[in-house]
Amino acid sequence: MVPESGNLLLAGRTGNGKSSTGNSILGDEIFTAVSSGGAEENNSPQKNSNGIFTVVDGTGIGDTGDDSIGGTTAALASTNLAFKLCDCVITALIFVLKFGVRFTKQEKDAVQRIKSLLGENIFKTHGVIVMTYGDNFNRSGDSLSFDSWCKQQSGDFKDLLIECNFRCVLFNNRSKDRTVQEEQRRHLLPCIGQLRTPYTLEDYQKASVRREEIDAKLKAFKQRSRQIDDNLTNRSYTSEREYIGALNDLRAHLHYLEVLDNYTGLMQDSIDSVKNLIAILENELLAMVANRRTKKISWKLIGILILVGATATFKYFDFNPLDILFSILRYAF
Ligand SMILES: Nc1nc2c(ncn2[C@@H]2O[C@H](COP(=O)(O)OP(=O)(O)OP(=O)(O)O)[C@@H](O)[C@H]2O)c(=O)[nH]1
Ligand SMILES: [Mg+2]
Repeated sequence: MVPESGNLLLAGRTGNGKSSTGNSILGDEIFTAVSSGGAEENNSPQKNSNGIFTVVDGTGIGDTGDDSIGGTTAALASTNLAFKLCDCVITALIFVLKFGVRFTKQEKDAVQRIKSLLGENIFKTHGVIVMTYGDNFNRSGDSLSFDSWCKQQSGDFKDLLIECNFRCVLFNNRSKDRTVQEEQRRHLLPCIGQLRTPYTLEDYQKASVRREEIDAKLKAFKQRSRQIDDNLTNRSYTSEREYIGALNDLRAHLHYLEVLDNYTGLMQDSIDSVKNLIAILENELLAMVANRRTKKISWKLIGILILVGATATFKYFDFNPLDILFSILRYAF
């Protein structure tokens, strides 16, 4: 099915060619592309239309400068604005990648951030990948078609392709050839046509609620970890029970972070610091248990020594301790 209109939201890392792709889709040089490939001066989302498609250049969405899983602050503000510019209806999320550049951890982080902003299923339900720098693909002189190239991919990029059901097209945004430009748009249309129902305010609200839940839970966990850290510094723990309670809370925190991280590495710093705290607590708890055991053994040893000493003394002076006991009893009664 070929769509007759729609709202396309462009996202991806800085310099991947979002604005240039927007221009190629609209068939006009409306968005400002940065020649250096560096950060654009105006880095807030912008909207343009050719009467068929409305394209929102979602600069800031999927950039990797923000360390919160929910992409708070700048990324969230950009996403809110971009969504408003789409009139709260997104037909397709156009995720822009650069051809010829390895799919790095940063690209994977960008995917994860977009998911945390727009929902875990956004690529599955509305994702279309545009690979820019198509001129490099053509220049490689390989007879391989782009579709075959996509099928040959592996690792994280393959996972993303599968998630997008191989809705992936190649764009040469530098081409001035009208036929080439038309052909690129023609390839993009069926990908957009595959996406039956648009992404709406309801989807966005669901993603927001989930993000807020995550942020609130993370905040509570962080607060508790900080309190445990303070208790350790101030040597406030005096019983094994207190140590075990703190350890259980930290392990729950760690598990939550690992689930959120989902092998993306996004939460790695937090994971490492919680692991570190757990190791310190475990060591202190072990030391406390070992100390208690040593004390117990010492008391036992003292008891045995007293017994052996007393027996030897009685034996030496050749008197029976029972005789003394009987004498005392006789005297008493
Ligand atoms: N050779 C070639 N250059 C491209 C292509 N697409 C984009 N570029 C260049 O890549 C640079 C960055 O492109 P932009 O469109 O500004 O990238 P962007 O993602 O909008 O960047 P930000 O707005 O900073 O996030 C520019 O110099 C473009 O001319 C392409 O298909 N081929
Ligand atoms: Mg741009």
